[in-house]
Amino acid sequence: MPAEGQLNTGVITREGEMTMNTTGAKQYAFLGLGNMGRALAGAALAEGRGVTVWNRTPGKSAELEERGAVAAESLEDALRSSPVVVACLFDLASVEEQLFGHADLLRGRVLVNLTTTNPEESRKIGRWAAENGVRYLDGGIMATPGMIGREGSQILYSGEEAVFEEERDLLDLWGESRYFGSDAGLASLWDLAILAGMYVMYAGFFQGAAMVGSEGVKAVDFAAIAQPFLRSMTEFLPVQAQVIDSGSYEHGGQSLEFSDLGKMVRAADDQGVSPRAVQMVQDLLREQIDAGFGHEDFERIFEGFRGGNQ
Ligand code: FVH
Repeated sequence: MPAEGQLNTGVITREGEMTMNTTGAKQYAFLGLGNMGRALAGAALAEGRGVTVWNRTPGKSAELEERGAVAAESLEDALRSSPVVVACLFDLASVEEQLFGHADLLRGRVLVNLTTTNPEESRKIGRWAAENGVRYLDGGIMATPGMIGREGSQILYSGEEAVFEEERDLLDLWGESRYFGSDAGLASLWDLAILAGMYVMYAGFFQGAAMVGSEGVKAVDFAAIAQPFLRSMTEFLPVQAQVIDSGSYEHGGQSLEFSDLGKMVRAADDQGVSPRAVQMVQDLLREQIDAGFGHEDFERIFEGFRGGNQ
């Protein structure tokens, strides 16, 4: 907690809100002190920003307080404390539960919501914000808490562009800031699209670990040998993207027929391992081969994703 009177030495508006701390730095409220929320607030503190924090369950703010944060007594106090509110809660339900009843306190303020939601959920929050005069920016964090403020951290944003521009001095503390448009759902769409790639890659890696694991190989030993190869394969993503964007799959690359994964499915089966990660890719391949495109490039399986659930 701040020493008595400390809050009064900041810059106070007529509404009683502190917009700057004692050193003239801007004032921010952080809601949600999970692993990510603490990392975000910590990055702001490290740069001397004025930080008020709130968490539903008390007891998570000690380290931030030692570094200069003010722990709000209540959510309402936290919302009143700052012109810019950063929320990093669990999901849409937690955002609705904590914020939708406080439109009066948030009106005219900036809300940067970094809670992971799907695009429709982000749009729902965006509509609520617009209806209540809350200036809204939705964010998708492409980083782990330990990456915040370090190279490789990217945060994706959509919503009110003016907010994105005005708050860059905060947003850029966390990583590379990218803006995708006024539709509040766009950052989430990009976020989840990138994570789709990550999770499917991990599932393939796990299947591989199970395959060699059936011969007693430890997953860490598999990772040591697989990682350099998998990392170098990501270098081809931009090339594959060019093939997709060209709209033609006849660039003389690896053909669908050549890529057939039957051997991989069989190898997993023979080892008593489920082949389902690779089977998913094999199904996409077979679909295109059966449609007569076996001589075309592997990237043609992209077409299997368009048009939804056929
Ligand atoms: N951690 C990560 O690597 C990822 C990276 C990508 C983005 N995600 C998203 O960030 C949101 C928060 O994640 P987190 O890592 O901070 O998660 P936790 O450590 O589990 O903390 C969750 C916080 O949410 C609070 N909370 C949960 N439910 C409610 C609620 N109904 N009302 C108010 N707050 C709520 C929880 O509070 P408490 O349980 O301590 O009281 C924590 O502060 C998340 O969307 C990730 O998908 C992180």
